[in-house]
Amino acid sequence: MKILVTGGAGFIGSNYILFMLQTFPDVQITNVDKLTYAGNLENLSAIECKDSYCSRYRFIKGDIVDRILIDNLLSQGFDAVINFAAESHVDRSIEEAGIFIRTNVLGTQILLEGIKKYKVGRFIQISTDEVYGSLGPEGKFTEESYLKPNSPYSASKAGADLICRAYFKTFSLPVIITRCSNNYGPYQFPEKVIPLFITNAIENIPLPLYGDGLNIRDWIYVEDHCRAIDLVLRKGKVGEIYNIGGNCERTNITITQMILEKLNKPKTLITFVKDRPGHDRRYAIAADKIEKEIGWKPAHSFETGIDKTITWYLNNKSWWEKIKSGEYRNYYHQMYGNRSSL
Ligand code: NAD
Ligand code: TDX
Repeated sequence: MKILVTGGAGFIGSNYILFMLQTFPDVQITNVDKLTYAGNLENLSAIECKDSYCSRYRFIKGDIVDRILIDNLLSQGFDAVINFAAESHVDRSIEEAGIFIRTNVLGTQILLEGIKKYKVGRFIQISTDEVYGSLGPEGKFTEESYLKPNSPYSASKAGADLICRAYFKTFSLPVIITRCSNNYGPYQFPEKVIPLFITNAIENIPLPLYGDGLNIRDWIYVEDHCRAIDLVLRKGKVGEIYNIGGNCERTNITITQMILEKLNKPKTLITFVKDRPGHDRRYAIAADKIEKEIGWKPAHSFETGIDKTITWYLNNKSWWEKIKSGEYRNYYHQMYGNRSSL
């Protein structure tokens, strides 16, 4: 199977490429990535320039908004395109929304035009549970829930989902959308809460918890998400949406305390800071459809997933120390300097 992966140098995309190439000897992957601040070819060092993979893996530095590049690439013939490429951080979308609309909405539409022209077999849009907005204390998001995005990030992802739907309805393109909950695991950029808090705790730096710390996310270990995407690619029905969730709701404070306990660090490192504007209170995913129709279930509990993740960050300090001491340092100081303690 010949697959074009977009955004494969980011967190989930790189985990997906490693999973696919290491699991299926018949899979060939081309990875197109713009290498924004979040793209890192070190995530793929297990396969980049390795003889055993060089006939099955190719990297191209490029932007999905570049029509000529995408047209050129898709003219080479692919069985599937998996679109991970995105601006993915909610806080950044609050600071500067334009790039989110450009990449997440326009980029998706440009890919769809190429799918139409070159008759690619499948287009999987990697979306998010955040398109559904926020839940109260009860209930879960189903595939039928209304789209009520609250941040510029989630609005841009909802916009991309609607463009996908339109290209399926109007042009019968073979589009499938997946909407997954919060991922964690190796190679996650340390601006997201779990890697930020693990690495801050290791460095004895305060852990900035937004608001009252009682917001709830449904956590999934990234490898479980990658396995779900593979199954959707092989068994999913065109035109359908599949929710993917870890069945693992936790408050942010619970996760923070767990990370500190596991690293044997004091709770005094927790610093409550000003809340994120428009902060979604609770996400919870009903994943019954993918479980019943495709036979997928998450294999990791939060306990096993977080242990693996903490061990990975302890064993890969040079990966994240390089990021935290580079350009990201300025972002961090600007971002958290503005959120002084409550
Ligand atoms: P990430 O920020 O780690 O990676 C995004 C990748 O896309 C980077 O490698 C970046 O260089 C690349 N990219 C950005 N703009 C591009 C462009 N214009 N052209 C080509 N490449 C570009 O993000 P992630 O956490 O790996 O998320 C991947 C996808 O999964 C996103 O679409 C995101 O919305 C979705 N998602 C993420 C989560 C999560 O918890 N992280 C949950 C559900 C869905
Ligand atoms: O410093 C922090 N302190 C804090 O309390 C950060 C960065 C976050 N938080 C809170 C905000 C959220 O309630 O932790 C929770 C998780 O925050 P993020 O890691 O930024 O993730 P979230 O905003 O939930 O979005 C993530 O999941 C869905 C991804 O970034 C998205 O790409 C994905 O679609």
